[in-house]
Amino acid sequence: MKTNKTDSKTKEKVETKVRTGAAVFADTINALGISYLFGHTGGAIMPMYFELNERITRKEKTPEVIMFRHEQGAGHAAEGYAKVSGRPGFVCVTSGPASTNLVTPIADAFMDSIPVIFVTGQVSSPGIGTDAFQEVPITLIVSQITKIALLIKTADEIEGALRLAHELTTTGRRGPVVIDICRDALIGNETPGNHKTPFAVKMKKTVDDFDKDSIDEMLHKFSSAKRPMLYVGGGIKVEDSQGLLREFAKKYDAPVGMTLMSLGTIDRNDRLSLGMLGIHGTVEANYSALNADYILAIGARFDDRVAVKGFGSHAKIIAHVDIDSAEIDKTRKVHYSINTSAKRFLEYALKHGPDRIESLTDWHDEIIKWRKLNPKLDDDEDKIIPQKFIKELSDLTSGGAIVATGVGQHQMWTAQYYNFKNPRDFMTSGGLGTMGCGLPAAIGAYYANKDKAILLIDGDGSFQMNIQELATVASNRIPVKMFVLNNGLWGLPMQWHEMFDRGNLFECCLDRSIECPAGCSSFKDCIKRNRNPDLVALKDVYQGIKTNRISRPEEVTAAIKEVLAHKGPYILDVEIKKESYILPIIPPRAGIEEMILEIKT
Ligand SMILES: Cc1ncc(C[n+]2csc(CCOP(=O)(O)OP(=O)(O)O)c2C)c(N)n1
Ligand SMILES: [Mg+2]
Repeated sequence: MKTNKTDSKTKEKVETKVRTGAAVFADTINALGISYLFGHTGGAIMPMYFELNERITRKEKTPEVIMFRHEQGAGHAAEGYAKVSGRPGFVCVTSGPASTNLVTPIADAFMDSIPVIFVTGQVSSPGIGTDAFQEVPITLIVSQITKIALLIKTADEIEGALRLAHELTTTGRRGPVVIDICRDALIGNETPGNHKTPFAVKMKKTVDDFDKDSIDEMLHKFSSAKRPMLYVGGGIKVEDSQGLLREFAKKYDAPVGMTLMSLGTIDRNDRLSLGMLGIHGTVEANYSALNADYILAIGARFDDRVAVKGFGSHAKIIAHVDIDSAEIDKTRKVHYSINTSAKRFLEYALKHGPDRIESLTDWHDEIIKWRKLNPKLDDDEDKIIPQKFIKELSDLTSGGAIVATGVGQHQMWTAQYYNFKNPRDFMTSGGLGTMGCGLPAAIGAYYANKDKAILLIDGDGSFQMNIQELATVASNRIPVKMFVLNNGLWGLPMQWHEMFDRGNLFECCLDRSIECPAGCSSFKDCIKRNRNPDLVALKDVYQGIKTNRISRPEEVTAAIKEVLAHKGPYILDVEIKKESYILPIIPPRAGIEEMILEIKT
């Protein structure tokens, strides 16, 4: 008897040592410190969720699982989490349509360099290549929009793959990775001692060193430039280098132009702030870029919405600091390139850079003149002017909330009129321009920071693109404050049609219905607001979400205050003036000198 007991004990001991792939997965994500898992379930990934469920039941450590109504929602939520926290977001969905539903957030994370680990289930390995049910070669589909995409066929590869994914997302230029795990790898057992990182992956090591002579020369010339300018991109927030940047700007008395991705790096009321660069940027930012004799780009990529015709055309020197060597000389040949992180560069420059040689009074006086040319806001007192609404929201939250947007006019108005205090506070899709990312990103942000107010400033079009996530908001009681700037339009295409295509607008009208005249191509004389959908009625659809609608300017302040004071989730449907435009605007293919400051309607 005694011997038997010992035998079974020893056996038990040995058995607990051999884990399933799903258990290896769960242990590894715990070891990596993954706190939240943004997910959706289905056949191929169910063994992983089963394992987590078992552990939750046994009260063992697991990440908190937040289930979304659509995989795209889970993907954007993980991006929102990563943007606000700086830590990698973690997504887990099944195979086939679930993995293709992630393609948009993966592309979005790639374009904006957001660290997210996307895990997809895959059919069992013998089925690969047979068009098995829900089989899609996701690693091939996303190979151009990930830092790496790996197909995992055995339990022994899981730990190595997850560790590699974690390392890749958190080093160098941030970005997404995909780990596609076959069902049999999750169900099958590991072979203890046989764990491998079986991928012949030559990890592209970040070149984190720089030529000191070159940097010294470049800084010396910056110190004597007469019209210097800093052009700062999203790379600034990767290691929270905004404080260093402010110090550097002060040291050289250099004005700072920000991209959409770096807003909040410097307060826009600071005398050194030029505000936003680009086709909807400020007059002073774009005119500085046109007239500067020295442009120093830090963590920015000279993209087509910023480096338009005229950008840097009077610059004797353009210097570029970037962690990603692939960005150097990609779209703009530069005189100096420093392949390192914004943080390392700024630390070096603050320590070793020479002081400014002459004062820049003339340059700053010129900038003050340009600042005065910015468009005045619409003085219509009868309708809610969206820009004024956002200003009020910014004032009432002291620019201190975390803000997500969709894509469209409302996004640009938010960028222009919300005075962000920190670049991590703004979650918006820059490179891909993904409508529908706002609501799920706001949900993800809540898990990154439960102490700050989370605002969603959305368009009525974008809001509907992932509206199903209101169920996620309701079930998890996420106190996101949703402001839908409702113009009954896909406003941005409307503006482009109206300005550049002789005003053919019917495909942009969300108030349009079968009763409308077939050839109607203008909303100007139309007073109809279909309220389709009726956003206020959403309170009866998604329990626990409060709603309200305003349409008069005098209602704005009280309505915002009520939303901010409310403890739970709130949707404020804000009927704004339809004839509202983003200004300034640099037309397509035009240059800085063709910037339009006023719309003649
Ligand atoms: C997924 C996706 N589809 C289409 C577009 C093209 N697009 C850009 S803005 C826009 C309209 C946005 O409408 P809304 O969200 O109401 O914002 P508004 O411009 O009215 O403020 C469209 C269709 C896009 N950016 N993303
Ligand atoms: Mg709209």
